[in-house]
Amino acid sequence: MARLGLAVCAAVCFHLCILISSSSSIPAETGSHAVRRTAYHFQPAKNWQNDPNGPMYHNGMYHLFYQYNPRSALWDTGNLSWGHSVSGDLVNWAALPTALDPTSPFDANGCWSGSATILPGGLPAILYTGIDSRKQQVQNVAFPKNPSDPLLREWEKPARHNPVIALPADVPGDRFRDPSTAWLGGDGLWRTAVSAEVDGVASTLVYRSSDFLRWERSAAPLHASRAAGMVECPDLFPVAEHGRAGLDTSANGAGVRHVLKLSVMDTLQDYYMVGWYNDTADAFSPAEPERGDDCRSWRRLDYGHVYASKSFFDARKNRRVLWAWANESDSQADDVARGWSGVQTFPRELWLDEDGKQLLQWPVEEIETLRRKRAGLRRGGTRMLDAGALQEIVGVASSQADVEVLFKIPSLEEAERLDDDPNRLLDPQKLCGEKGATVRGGVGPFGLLVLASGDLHEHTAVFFRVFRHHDKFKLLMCTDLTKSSTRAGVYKPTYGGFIDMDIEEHKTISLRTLIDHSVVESFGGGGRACMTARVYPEHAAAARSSHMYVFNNGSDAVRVSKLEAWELATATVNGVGGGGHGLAAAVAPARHSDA
Ligand code: DQQ
Repeated sequence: MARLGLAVCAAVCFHLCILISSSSSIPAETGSHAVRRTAYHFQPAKNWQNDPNGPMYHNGMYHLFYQYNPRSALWDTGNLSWGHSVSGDLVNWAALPTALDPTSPFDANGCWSGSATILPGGLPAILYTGIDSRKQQVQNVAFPKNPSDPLLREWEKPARHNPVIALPADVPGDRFRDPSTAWLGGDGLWRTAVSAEVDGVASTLVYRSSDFLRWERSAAPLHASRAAGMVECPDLFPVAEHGRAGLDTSANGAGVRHVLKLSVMDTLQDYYMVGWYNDTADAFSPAEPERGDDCRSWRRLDYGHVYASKSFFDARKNRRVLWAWANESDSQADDVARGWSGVQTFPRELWLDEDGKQLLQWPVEEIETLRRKRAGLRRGGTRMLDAGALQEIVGVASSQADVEVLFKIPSLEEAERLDDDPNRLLDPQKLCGEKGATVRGGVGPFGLLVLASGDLHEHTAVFFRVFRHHDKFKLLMCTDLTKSSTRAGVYKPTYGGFIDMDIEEHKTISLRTLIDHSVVESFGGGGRACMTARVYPEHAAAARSSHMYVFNNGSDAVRVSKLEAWELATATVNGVGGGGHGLAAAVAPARHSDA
């Protein structure tokens, strides 16, 4: 124990270590790639996946479609299909045959991203982008072949109607894609948003239709970002001004705001703006016009490694749920060796913060069904983290865990000042890079070290740091991957974002982190800032055990007023893992709880 404690100190330069006990082990697995496969994040059994497509709740079942290459672990437009899985609880999934394959002239070169809409009467419809036989992007429709099949296994792409939206004359053939979930306007017409580059401007076009088959473009785009390059995967959805309840995508009127989310191809980041949508003009007015038209200056959906997110209204639980793709960050050769690539973030419930400007995101409550062993403080207990403290959280297998910590900040007196150089406030990611977990501060850095080897040569740090800029306090959240793996050829950045909350008033900051072998998905400040990272620790493959700690490397003490770490069971995800296999196990929870 003492030897380990010294190694810990040496490796990360904490000046006081409190090592509570040794770690627990994760269940036996074979080979490094098996260790990196996630236990409760969505991924197909094998091969490539990227964007989540057409999520919906229909007839007691959740459906998730996704960009899928059924032939290999690499992206290849010629093979891109819609993978299809169903679930009763958003946790356990059963794989079905692909729903859309590139077999028609209007999608011969790929079935790209799109969305699902439940039409009145309950018939689901898919709108998706086809790369046609001339390699041009067009929008197509598909309907279930047998609408009374509870699993909606087969989908038809009516050749008579497709493409339902042809390439417009003012849009290049490779810049027109990703139709959104449709919504009904007050005039009874459907609308869908489609990304396009119009005269060199990244635009979100709106199309209207009375029958879902014939679509007409609205005069002005919903949004145009002159300098942003191409944007992708638009999502426009309503949120209640107050409270957590989600709204059907067609909801509008008093007490409703709208969120416009865009994915920017150049930065591979998702950005959103809260505002108001007017269905007469198909216009969107931002709640924060001062952020400008360039969506790259809007709020970030996640400060880490996710892209192409898409939300849906879950009528079963009256909530809005979001999925997003978290790509691998090692090499294509690794993808091939693993035989798979890409995971989805754990589904997140989202709603509007009371400030009316930012979203709150939180893992859906069904994650609790996976909770097994609990470790941490007893309920109501607290623990002081003095300057330099490093305390191990023991008793749970920390490679698949759900950890929540509440830090109370007794005083902000020692917050580091950034008065001299306000420019440093402009780039939180850079600031996190300069002021990593081992760089001592005043108030912070404090947070979690996860997926750590016993000697701490490998670890991923998720932490906070408070700065003072004149009379204002700024709360920085970081995920530092620089020591996440000893392997070369892996992308190991430090992610960073400021959390938009009044830390002077709250004096408390929460951190929830979902750890799942190669995923570290964190929610700071009650879900005001999210940060998802992909990590490839070598020690996990070799030693089959990982450690997890709370730490404080600031000069001021912080108090931990809640610490709860849950070991999570392995879910049944597309035939891999879990106790049961196949359809029955994946859909059983819905049947059970709907009964
Ligand atoms: N991925 C899809 C496109 C979309 C992009 C192709 C975003 O439809 O624009 O796989 O990741």
